[in-house]
Amino acid sequence: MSLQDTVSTWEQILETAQKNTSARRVRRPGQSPSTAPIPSSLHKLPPDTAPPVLIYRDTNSWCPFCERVWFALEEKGIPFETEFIDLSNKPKWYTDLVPTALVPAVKIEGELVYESKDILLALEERFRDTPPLLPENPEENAVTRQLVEDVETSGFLGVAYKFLREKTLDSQELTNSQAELEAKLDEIEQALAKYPGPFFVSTFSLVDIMYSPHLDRLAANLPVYRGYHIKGNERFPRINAWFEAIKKRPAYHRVRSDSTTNNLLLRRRFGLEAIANPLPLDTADSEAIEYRAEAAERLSDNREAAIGDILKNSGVQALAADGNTSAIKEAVDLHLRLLAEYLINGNDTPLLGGGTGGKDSRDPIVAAAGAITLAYVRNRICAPRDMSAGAATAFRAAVDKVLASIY
Ligand SMILES: N[C@@H](CCC(=O)N[C@@H](CS)C(=O)NCC(=O)O)C(=O)O
Repeated sequence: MSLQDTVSTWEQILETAQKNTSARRVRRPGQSPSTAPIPSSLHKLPPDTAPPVLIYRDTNSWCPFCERVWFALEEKGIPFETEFIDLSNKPKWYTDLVPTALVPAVKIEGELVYESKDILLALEERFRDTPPLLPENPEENAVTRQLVEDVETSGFLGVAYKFLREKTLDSQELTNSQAELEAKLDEIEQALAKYPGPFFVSTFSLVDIMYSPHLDRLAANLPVYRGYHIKGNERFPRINAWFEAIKKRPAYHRVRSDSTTNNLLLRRRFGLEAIANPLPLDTADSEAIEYRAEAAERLSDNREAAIGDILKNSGVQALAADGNTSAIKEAVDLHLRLLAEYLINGNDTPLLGGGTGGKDSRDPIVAAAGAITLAYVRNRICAPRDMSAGAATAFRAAVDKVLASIY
């Protein structure tokens, strides 16, 4: 019996995956991105009612400022729809509509608001019967509003991204730049000390949302591109406790990106060279059945687009020396099914190196096509554009395992 016969069909994989996760996305055939997230609160809307908020955001879901707005919408349970803007080719209607021409922008019941901070404040103002992200106590409310302003004006973001992304710094400038960042992180440490609990004020608030996408990106990228760690750094115990507290919020897990996405973005978008290995994949995420099933569900549901993309862009077609591209397509399909099956069944899956692979696994062209497919998809997926960050982590860990079994 060949491996083709032992690996489940896509329909079987999809059915099992969907039993183990409630995560679903809207398909957008022929468009980029090929799927869109479904807001967790959409079911609250009466049928045939338009959501009160329309968010304009970047097609790749890389933008930290868009993440702020999405985070707030999910925390407050406000139903919304998304319109994606290709930042490399912004449509004229968008640049005519939004004076800064930047994302994010929103329409709240038809009224345009732009600048992430102003959007967050407008959402607080307009949706008063949703969980508040500004404290009710007037004094604390004023402190919180000031802290929200401070995130933009304290110079933290400028200092942090200079240290992370500036390519021309010599070693003395790097040392100085690191010291500047540390001084800013010390200020954040002190701000976190002012109220009891892990957040900036006594409850989770807009201040946490303003910082979250940026601290996340810095914590993921500084170790790889600068050899500097915020997480686990004893100098910043409160920031570390804050990361732990943010991790407990379900909305955060819907909107965040995983550290691999963040690392790849810096290389692709800013051309940075890694000086250290990526952080290890989070095993809590990669082992969680909910995330594994979500990754398998995404792969199965989106398989046609995925296979098309692999055939077009991974170079795998070069293996079709005799022009037999259908055999290559079959090999790509087979290895993706094997990956999806591994995501669902873990070590019970008949992996190729285990000796149970049958004749297909020994065909060098099939094996090579499988290796190319897996190596390509590992870093092709992007969270939260294609799936949640937890699912993306499970996906990458499973790729590593299946890939290692090929030879
Ligand atoms: N201050 C703005 C910053 C927004 C921003 O910089 N957005 C970037 C994406 S991360 C953008 O739209 N870039 C497109 C461009 O610069 O043309 C906010 O808070 O909303």
